[in-house]
Amino acid sequence: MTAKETLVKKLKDKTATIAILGLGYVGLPLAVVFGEAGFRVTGVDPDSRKIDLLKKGESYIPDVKSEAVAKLVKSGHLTATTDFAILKEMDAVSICVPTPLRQTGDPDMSFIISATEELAKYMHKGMVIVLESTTYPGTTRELLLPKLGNDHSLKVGEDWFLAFSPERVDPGREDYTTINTPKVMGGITEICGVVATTWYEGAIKIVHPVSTAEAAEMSKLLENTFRMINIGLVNELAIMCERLGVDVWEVIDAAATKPFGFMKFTPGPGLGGHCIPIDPLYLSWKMKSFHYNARFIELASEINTNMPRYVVSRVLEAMNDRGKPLKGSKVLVLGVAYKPDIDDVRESPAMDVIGLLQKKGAIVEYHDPFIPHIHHENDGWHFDSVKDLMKSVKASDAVVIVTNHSQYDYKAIVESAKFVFDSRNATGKFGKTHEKVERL
Ligand code: SAJ
Repeated sequence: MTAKETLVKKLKDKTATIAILGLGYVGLPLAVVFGEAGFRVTGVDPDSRKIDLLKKGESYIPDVKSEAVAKLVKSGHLTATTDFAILKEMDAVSICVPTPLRQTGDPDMSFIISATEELAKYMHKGMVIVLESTTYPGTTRELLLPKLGNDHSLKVGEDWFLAFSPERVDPGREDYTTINTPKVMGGITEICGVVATTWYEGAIKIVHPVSTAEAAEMSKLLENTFRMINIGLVNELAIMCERLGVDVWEVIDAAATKPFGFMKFTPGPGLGGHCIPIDPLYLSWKMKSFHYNARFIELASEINTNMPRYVVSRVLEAMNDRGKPLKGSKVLVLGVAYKPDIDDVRESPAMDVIGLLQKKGAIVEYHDPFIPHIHHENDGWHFDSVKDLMKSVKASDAVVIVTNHSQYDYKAIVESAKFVFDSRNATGKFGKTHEKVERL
């Protein structure tokens, strides 16, 4: 039997040994899904705290229940280690490591490079490798292939197999999870794609093969660039509507009554998270090497990045209209997570709003039921979430709603506040007409 035939047989009968490199919000759910499908999975991560918790059958990812981890650990379908050498015993490896941006705004490929260079030490005949980390088109072929194919006696597509499959994990979502979110898969060669698709079809309900790794890499960037640009569009629409004296929320709700050809996005204080503000910049960065300027991405990024400044300028104007300078005023920022009902502040525009309010001389506090403490690495400031929300609302000269967590009683907040700036339409219809409320 050829290396491909042997590997495909093991993938189909689930005797193939699986490793997941990187056990974060993508890797751990994937490890559990493969384990529950019947594979023996080894999770590999340099963070020994994660490994210790997993060995005890405990999860540290909200989307993954500890019961599920404990059951797999008990049955032997999930083990965890910090030792990369285990990879020499593995048939299939999925790489799920972060791809953030550097301070310069360029892609930070360090996590992919270090994971790939570790894995390269243990490559052997009959392995399939899948990269899941969101990255620029060409990464799998240009960066992983040379490093993993360093043993020239082994031929990719014959002796070992390499593909890209973009992660589509939306933390906190319960309707679409790793197992039932369709998975795009593209190989370095056609056979690579077939082998990797066979592997993932053993655990994930729908796998959608594409012809190349680049097509798979690009499809992910389209998904998230689509969101980023449309959010930029409605953010600019909010600025235009304010100039026109038109209610942007009413306009968007009206447009959203169109049952076809329209998709609703809502304006806000800016773009947060570890995907949407970042993924499109991987594409625009790559296109620079082709001397192509990705204008839509650049413009949308500029608009979205400016929204915190726009929000603070609207607060300053509104307080001025009320005869209250922002300087020396007490301002309570409500909600600092990057989106409602989650505990993640990565790239949250709230951090920029707070910094800009402080620069204008405001005395800032914040409240967020999910985020007990925040600090700003560059500016050095740090806060604890206020303990008594309504006491702080009453004591503030202004409340700025930045993240509209669903548990807040917005009516009570407006009744108790002196002034509310609502950047998320959290106050809804009653906020539109309430003399204490201004909306984006
Ligand atoms: N945002 C707006 N207006 C909108 C939608 C979002 O201002 O209409 C803001 C959010 O407040 C947040 C940022 O954009 O600050 C990103 O929001 P998001 O809803 O896109 O949430 P993310 O970053 O968690 O995006 C993830 C992505 N999932 C993956 O990359 C696998 C994205 O592709 C999903 O579409 C998104 O979740 C989702 O739909 O929830």
